[in-house]
Amino acid sequence: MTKTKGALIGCGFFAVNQMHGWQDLADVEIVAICDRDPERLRVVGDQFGVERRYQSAEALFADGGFDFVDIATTVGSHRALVELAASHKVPAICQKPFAPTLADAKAMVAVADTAGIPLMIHENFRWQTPILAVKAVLDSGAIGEPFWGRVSFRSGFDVFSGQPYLAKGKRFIIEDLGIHSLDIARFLFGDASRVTARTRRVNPDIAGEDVATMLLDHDNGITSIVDVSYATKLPEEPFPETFVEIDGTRGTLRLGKDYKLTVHGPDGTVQSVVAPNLLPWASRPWHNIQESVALIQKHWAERLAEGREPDTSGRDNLKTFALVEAAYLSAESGETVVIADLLA
Ligand code: NAD
Ligand code: 89V
Repeated sequence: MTKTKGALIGCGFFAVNQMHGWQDLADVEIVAICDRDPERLRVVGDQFGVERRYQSAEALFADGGFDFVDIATTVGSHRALVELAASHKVPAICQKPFAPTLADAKAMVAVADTAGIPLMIHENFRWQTPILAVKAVLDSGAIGEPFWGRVSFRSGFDVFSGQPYLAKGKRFIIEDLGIHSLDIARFLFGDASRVTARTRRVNPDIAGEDVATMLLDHDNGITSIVDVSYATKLPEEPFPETFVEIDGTRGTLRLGKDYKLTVHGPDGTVQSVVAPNLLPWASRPWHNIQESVALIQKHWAERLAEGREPDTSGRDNLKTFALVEAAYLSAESGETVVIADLLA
């Protein structure tokens, strides 16, 4: 079998999951890795047996020999690295958040289009098993036409120990975590045309907001609430579970703690558990996210082979990223923000 060859840039906290995900795919091999930190390069290179190691992305691309690049660095480097991939005509995956600004994200989509390369944003939350289960119920028509929804992530988990940079940015929860929840809202309820948001910083030791409440008007008439918090101290910590509530014309759906799904319709109430699989390399409580990494990477490999645009392409993710931008603008101004004005 001829394997698809990949290179990975950024061997930090989260990239280890991505390396495991690639290792699980029989037809993909990561042939080279890059990190400007030699220690991270050594740790990940040794763990996954990758011989070709680079401290500079320019040197990695100059040597070439791979069919795609997986960019797993933090947001500040995303635009430059996608532009570098495009200049070498190498298909690229870029971690979320897409870019520091919407203007950067638009420029990245344009450069990929001009180069004729596929660009996928690693927006993995919609690939979580419980979220896929919710989507399947909606698509089945069991609760009729949805008219109201809520996507909720409320936690007191210490994310800063694993990802210390999250405590330092002027923007925090909407850019880092709300971006996933907003994408889930788009996945379940369709594109949104207007956003109204309120934010707060509760934790005095961080720079950005750690609580946000967003109201979305979806194009098809659905109203949704997307609420996120890292300042919520519950008796049982739910990290990293997303809860979903949907009211439809024929019934309701509730995804709650421990992945319990309740679907109520004209024929009665069905309760099930839609828990993620615990992959051999995964660890609780991260296994839900880790499985979604494996699933989105499988999706990329399939779409790359078929020559089809991935579901969370750069073009698609502009619409999620615009919701992030809109939420910050709305929280700052107190006004409702129109998405079309941002995407124009
Ligand atoms: P990290 O800081 O632990 O790792 C980033 C690594 O990239 C570091 O080792 C750094 O040295 C390297 N790097 C940065 N710029 C570079 C460059 N120009 N060239 C080479 N190496 C470079 O960060 P992390 O926590 O692993 O997060 C990385 C990205 O993953 C972020 O965008 C974050 O938002 C995202 N993330 C996504 C999920 C998810 O579920 N999708 C979860 C966690 C983190
Ligand atoms: O998915 C993420 O981007 C992570 C976390 C779930 C911890 O917020 O930063």
